[in-house]
Amino acid sequence: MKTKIAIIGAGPSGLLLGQLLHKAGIDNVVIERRSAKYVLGRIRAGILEYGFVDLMREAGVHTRMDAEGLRHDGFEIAIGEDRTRIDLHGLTAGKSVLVYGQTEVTRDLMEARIGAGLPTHYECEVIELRGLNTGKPTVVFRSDHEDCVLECDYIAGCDGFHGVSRRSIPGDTLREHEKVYPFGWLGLLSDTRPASDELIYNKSDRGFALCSMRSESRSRHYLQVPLSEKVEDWSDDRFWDELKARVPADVASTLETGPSLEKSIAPLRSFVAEPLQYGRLFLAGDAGHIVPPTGAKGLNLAASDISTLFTLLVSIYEQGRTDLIERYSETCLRRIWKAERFSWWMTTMLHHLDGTDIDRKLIDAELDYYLNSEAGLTTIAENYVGLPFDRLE
Ligand code: RFL
Ligand code: PHB
Repeated sequence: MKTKIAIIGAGPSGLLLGQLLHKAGIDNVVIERRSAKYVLGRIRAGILEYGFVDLMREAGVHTRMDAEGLRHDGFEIAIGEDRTRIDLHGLTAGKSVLVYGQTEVTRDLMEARIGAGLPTHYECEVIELRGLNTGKPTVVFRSDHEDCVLECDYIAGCDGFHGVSRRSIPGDTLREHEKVYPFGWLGLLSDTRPASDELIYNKSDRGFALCSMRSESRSRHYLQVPLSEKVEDWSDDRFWDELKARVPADVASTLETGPSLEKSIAPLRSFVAEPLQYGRLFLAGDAGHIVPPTGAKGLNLAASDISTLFTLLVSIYEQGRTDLIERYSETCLRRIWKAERFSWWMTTMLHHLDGTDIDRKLIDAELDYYLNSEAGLTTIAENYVGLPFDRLE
């Protein structure tokens, strides 16, 4: 089996890259460990930056997103009963974000791939990458207990945090920076009216809570929980009662509750691998970095990596610009570290943290300053809508 670009992973990173490459006439094959159904069953991100939206348009996969996505011009931060609106539109010269779930993005990309007749191998686990420093790398994957080999020019490692790609970079080359937070997010998806027209990030004495949504009739809520919590111990009633106790009283009094469609706990982590390129392998998305979800940046960071990788691959095939390969990692990392900083900041400001009294007082003062200064609000807004993509040059 042969192709130009072997893409490992059919999450949003891999599928988006595959679609962009296809539009540019560059052959690619996607290999995914799980079934398509399993991939679509994972409930994850809900907020798209305008940069992500533009990339979906460039990929020609925007019809449903444009029709069904909800444009949000602002969001709220509630500290106890005190609510501050972050006017994204007003503070960023007209920018906004789009509420459109990762599940829907993935579904649209999968359908486009099927429609174009592009090869995707589901339920095939990549077990080894070979010859990364040669002109002809190969990907070894297991299909029905049989090992298959895919020859290619380049490999896009879009296989998430637990994938094989990052592990294929030798230990003396790879550096990993990591911070694991001592709490997780318990998420609940339900067919209930959202708590408000816009997202509300709530800081309370009982811990953080987020009121988010997928549509006008589907809500996604999260609670900060200790890492020791088990999802089985959280009945729907217990979740709703705790959420009501963490949001402002008028939000709690009108909150519509209902049975959960999905409930899960996700740990929170900040993680960056450096470099993101080794020989003919490129890491993109969660394979190279993880952010805690508080800034809604994970999926969006994947899009900026994919934009840079796509530009690079097109430059190679159209202009022979192999000199740009060495620029990939540092171009991506500049934006990644800024998104890491914002996600860490939002997490630190809004969660209930163990620590000394003075730590908590300093955090309260910092948040108070940001929420009551035009400069502070602008900083939050321009990071939330997404910093511009860095150019590869
Ligand atoms: P994915 O989605 O993990 O996809 C990687 C794919 O690779 C496959 N794979 C392999 N395939 C073949 N062989 C192997 N050896 C393989 N190993 C792995 C996996 O099966 C998988 O299908 O990574 P990708 O594409 O880079 O996408 C990243 C995003 O999924 C992630 O950053 C976001 O979901 C993060 N995130 C959020 N991001 C946002 O931008 N906005 C948000 O509002 C937001 N909310 C969230 C989130 C993540 C969450 N969780 C559960 C981690 C909320 C939550 C709760
Ligand atoms: C979500 O809707 O899943 C979501 C929204 C905003 C975040 C994190 C997750 O910051």
